[in-house]
Amino acid sequence: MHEDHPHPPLANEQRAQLETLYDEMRPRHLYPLWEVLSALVTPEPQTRALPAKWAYNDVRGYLMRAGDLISAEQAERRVVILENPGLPGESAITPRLYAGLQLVLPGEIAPCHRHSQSALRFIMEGDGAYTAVDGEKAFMKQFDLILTPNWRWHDHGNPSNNPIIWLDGLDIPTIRAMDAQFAERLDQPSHPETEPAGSNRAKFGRGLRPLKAGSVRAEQPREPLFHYPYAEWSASLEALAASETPDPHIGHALEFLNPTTGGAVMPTISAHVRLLPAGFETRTRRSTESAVFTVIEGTGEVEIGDQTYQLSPRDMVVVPSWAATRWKAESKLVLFAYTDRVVQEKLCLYRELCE
Ligand code: 1HN
Repeated sequence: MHEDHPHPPLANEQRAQLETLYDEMRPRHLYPLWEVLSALVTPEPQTRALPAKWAYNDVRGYLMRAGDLISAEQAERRVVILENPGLPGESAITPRLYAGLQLVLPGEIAPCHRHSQSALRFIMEGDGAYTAVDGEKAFMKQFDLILTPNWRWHDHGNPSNNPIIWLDGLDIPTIRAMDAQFAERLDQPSHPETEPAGSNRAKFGRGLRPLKAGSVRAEQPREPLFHYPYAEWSASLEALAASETPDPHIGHALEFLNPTTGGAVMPTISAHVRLLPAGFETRTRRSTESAVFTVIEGTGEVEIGDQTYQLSPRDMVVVPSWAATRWKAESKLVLFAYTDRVVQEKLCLYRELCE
C-alpha cells in the first residue's frame, strides 16, 4: 500500500485473465479488494471537501432577494445553503456538517418542527427575534449561540423591526450517513409557551440545575442549556486573553460546554470561540476535525492547504480534515467555529499534527 513497499508488477497474460474474472464477478456484485485497497486505506485522510470562503454580504444579497420571493412560512425554513465546492449536490459544507444562512423577516414565523438532526444557530445580524425550544423562547442578540438539540421542538419568530440572519450549523450529513433521519411538524406554527422567555439561562447557565425530592432522579433534558449569549462568552474570552499567553497553534480559545456532561454542546457537534491578539500569527496545525469558521471581529488572513483567504467580519470559511492551517491576525481577530471533533473523539479517531 505504501510507496516504499511497491507490489510486484502483473504480467500481461495475468492481467487479461484477471479482467475476465472481474467481468464474471461484476454482475454478482463482487469486486476484488486488491484493485481498490490503496484507495481505501490511505496513509493520511483523503477528503473530497475543499477549502472555501464565503463573504457575508455576498450571501446576504441572495438571501434578501429570496426574502422578496418566498415567505418563511412557504419555505418552512428560508435558508441559503453554503455548499462545499468539492461536495456538489450534497447540501454539505464538510462530509459531516451542514451550513446555511437563514433569514426571518419582521413579523414572520418559521413553523414548529422537530427532527433527529441537531442544530446550532449563530446570530449574524439583528436582534429581538427568538428561537423557542420545546416552547421556551430564547431572544437573540448578535453573536449569541443558540442550540436546538435533536428531537426538541423548535420554532423561530421575529417580532422585531429588523431582519434577522443567522448561521445554521447542523449534522445533516452525519445523520444521513447513519440512515437515522426522522422529522415531524407540529399541528400549529408556534409551540405553546411552556416556560417564561429567558428562564433557560437563569436555570441552567450558572452551574446549577433543578433538584427534586425522591429516589427517582427527575427527568432532565440531555442538553438543558440552549442559549450562550455573546455578552457572556466574549467576557470569558477577554478574561482568558488577559490572563495567559496565546496557544501557538490556536490562540486563546474557549469551548462551549453542555453543563451536565462537561462535554461538547451536542452529541455530533463541537463549538468554540478563539481570540488572536493583533499581529499574532499561529503556527501550522492539521486536525482530523473539519471545521466551519465565522469571523466575529477583526481582520486577518487564513491559509488552508494551498489557499489563502483575507478575512473580514462575518466572512465564513471551511477547513477540511487534515488541511494545514495557519491564521494571521491583522487587528484583534475573534472567531466562532463548529466542528465534528466530538464525533471523532467518541470513535477514538481524533488526531492533530502541530508543527
Ligand atoms: C432546520 O430545521 C432549520 O430549524 C434550519 O431553523 C436549517 C436545514 C436542514 C434541515 C433542517 C431550522 C435546516 C433545518
